[in-house]
Amino acid sequence: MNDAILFSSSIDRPSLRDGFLGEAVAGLSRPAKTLPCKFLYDEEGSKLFNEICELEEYYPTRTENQILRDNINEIAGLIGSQCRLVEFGSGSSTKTRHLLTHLPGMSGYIPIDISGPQLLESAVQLAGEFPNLEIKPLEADYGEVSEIPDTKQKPRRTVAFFPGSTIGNFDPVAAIAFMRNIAMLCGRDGGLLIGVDRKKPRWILEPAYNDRKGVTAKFNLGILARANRELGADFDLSAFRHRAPYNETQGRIEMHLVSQRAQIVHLDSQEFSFEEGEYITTEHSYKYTLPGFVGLALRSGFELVRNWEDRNHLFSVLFLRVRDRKPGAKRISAGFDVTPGNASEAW
Ligand code: AVJ
Repeated sequence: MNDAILFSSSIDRPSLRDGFLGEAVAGLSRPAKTLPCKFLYDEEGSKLFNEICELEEYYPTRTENQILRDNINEIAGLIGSQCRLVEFGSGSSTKTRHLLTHLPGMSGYIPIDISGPQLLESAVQLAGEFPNLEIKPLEADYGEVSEIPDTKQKPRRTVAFFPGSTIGNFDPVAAIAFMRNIAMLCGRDGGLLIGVDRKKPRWILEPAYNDRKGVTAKFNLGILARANRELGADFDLSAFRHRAPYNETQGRIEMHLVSQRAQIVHLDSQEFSFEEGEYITTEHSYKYTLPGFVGLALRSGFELVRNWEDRNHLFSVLFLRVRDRKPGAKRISAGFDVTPGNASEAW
């Protein structure tokens, strides 16, 4: 019986301070207003995000799933046995389920997610499906993990799993810092199995974030509803519109909430004024060329082992390995330029 996770109190919660108020006030005080995307993913938001993943227009989830399915034996072979698998932003662990079925004799699975209820629910469910697997959920902002829980069985290596192109939420400089941290956490012989959304024409990208059913709009506006509910703000949800243009120069989708009129919003006894047409940026979703991303990985302390992609090159799943740092060896600075402007050149 996998009793380790049956009680929510057993979820590791290292100083998870939500900090929504502080970060919301800071973001709305900037000349170009922002609200950090992690606050889109509360219980309600996570449900809507799962709904987005099923949408006809939203190609990333099904494409990545297909790539994982088509290549599962090779992927499992590269990861190998007795591995400690750490998933960053595990959500409902749907993709992992498939992976876990094919991985031989794991030392343990550590799902990390910011949404406690969802983390617990999926951990309990997985425990039922994999009674012999040690599961140690960690409720945390995956960008701020400083230690990975130990497993009873000593792992041969640690492999991180970061699917869904969630890496696209980070701007390239932050993505490097994040992946360097993963390399450090995984250590020698560590691996990273990561999903990356590729650059493609606007007519494919934009509908994926502007679906006809309006689920993405609801998801985006949800951050305002959450600010009203949890922080006592007074956003008029009908006075903001969802918009998600592809910024080709920066190589990213930008989710905006556009103020439909001049208005004042109250939060934390402060006033935030909006001009008509002024917007809050809630999320960036960077898209990469293959060489662009491999360059980023090199700068982060990883080398490419294998790339799998669909035949339309919509999406890539990469297996990266922590680069050995030979004593005295000079750090290689990758020949790829990842500054946003240049990284967006079509390769
Ligand atoms: C979770 C960041 C991968 O960028 O495609 C989907 C988030 N936002 N639709 C993405 C998202 C709106 C998603 N990631």
